[in-house]
Amino acid sequence: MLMLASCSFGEPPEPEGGEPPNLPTPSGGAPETPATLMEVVAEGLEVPWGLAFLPDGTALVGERESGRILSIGVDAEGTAAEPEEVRTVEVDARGEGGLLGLAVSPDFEEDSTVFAYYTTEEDNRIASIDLGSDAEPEPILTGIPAASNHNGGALAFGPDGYLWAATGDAGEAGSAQDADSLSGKILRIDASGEPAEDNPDPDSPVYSMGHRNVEGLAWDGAGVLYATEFGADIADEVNRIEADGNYGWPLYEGPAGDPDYIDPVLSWEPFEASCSGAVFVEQTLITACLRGQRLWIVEFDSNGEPAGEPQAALVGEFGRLRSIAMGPDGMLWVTTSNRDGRCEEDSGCVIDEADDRLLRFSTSYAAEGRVLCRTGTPRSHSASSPSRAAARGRSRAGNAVPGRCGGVCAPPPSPAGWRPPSRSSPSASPRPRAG
Ligand SMILES: [Ca+2]
Repeated sequence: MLMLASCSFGEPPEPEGGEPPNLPTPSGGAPETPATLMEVVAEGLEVPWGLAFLPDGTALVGERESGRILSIGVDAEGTAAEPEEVRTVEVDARGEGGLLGLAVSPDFEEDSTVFAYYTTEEDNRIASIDLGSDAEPEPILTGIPAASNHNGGALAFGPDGYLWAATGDAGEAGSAQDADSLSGKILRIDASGEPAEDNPDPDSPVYSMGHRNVEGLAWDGAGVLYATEFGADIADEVNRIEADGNYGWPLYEGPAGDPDYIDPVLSWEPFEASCSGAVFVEQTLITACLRGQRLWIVEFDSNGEPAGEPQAALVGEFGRLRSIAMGPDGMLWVTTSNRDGRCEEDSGCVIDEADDRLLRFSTSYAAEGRVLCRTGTPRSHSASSPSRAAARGRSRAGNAVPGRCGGVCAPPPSPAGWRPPSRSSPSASPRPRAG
């Protein structure tokens, strides 16, 4: 089922505390931003995790627990079809494990191959899967330590043509500092699983170390890699990744100022972050965050430093957000993760019958949402307020659509009817790296 949910809110209020970045529309031949601002592409998914696109615009979504890979075709008019199961990967879905990242071969039109990062009873592994045959997945890199938690899972082809993967410490924090372990690392391999020939150690897939649990990889417009990393209690991080860099875990969490380790370019307190997926739209990083139930939008300057205050968008609107990718349709595709066992009511998270969802937004929707929701006002769950489920119930009937910050957007817009939320406390603001 496909629901169109176009709406607009008129002029957004003036931002408080700095000019908002002008979120660019994607370049590189993508179509102009469609008029549709937000669309629920699919409902009723079970913990979608991996998200990638085939050359013809078809979206692939992997479900972590079931191991199903679903395809969602998008026609020339941009209309998305019903999800179809194309393959099921046998996974061990304990804890945070299961079918995690998906990546599409740069040569897909010739080899019809996708790559998957997933958990088995023995390990986390990366395998190639030929969608043009019924062949079993062919493991190309095995032996990535697995555990209930901290399995990492990001998987993507970089602009250099290599396959990049991010792992977690698998509950053994010290392994992140062991160059011989694949735990707590960012890896760089070729499509057959061999280390990239110009890796720091040409015989090792390890590109950087000292990571706790990385689930998001994104390259900026200049080809520089950034990674989203879950901290323990103090700080979730965004790191700019350098060859042979050591990012400090478990000696440090968040900025440390120790010249032997690389500090994050940004960090947040976990309650407002726990960001998993990440994507760049030119120089603007957008992360999809689980516990923080939001997007964080950060513009970077040409030196790779944050160019302004990070802005939050869609705060609490769809619950926990896992993956984000720029589709060939010029839209931002986002998955929710409300059925992952971590959606707790005391954090304002509510599971409804339509979870989990696959959504797509125009960049303008995200940019407006950033301004409207930037103070992070939580959704109300009182009986007198429209709940997310109730709002969506109306959206299914086509009379109204889910609004921002827990409200309901009922076209036609009424700018005078919207009240800006109150500002959050300064302590809730992201803190750029010290020094
Ligand atoms: Ca760190």
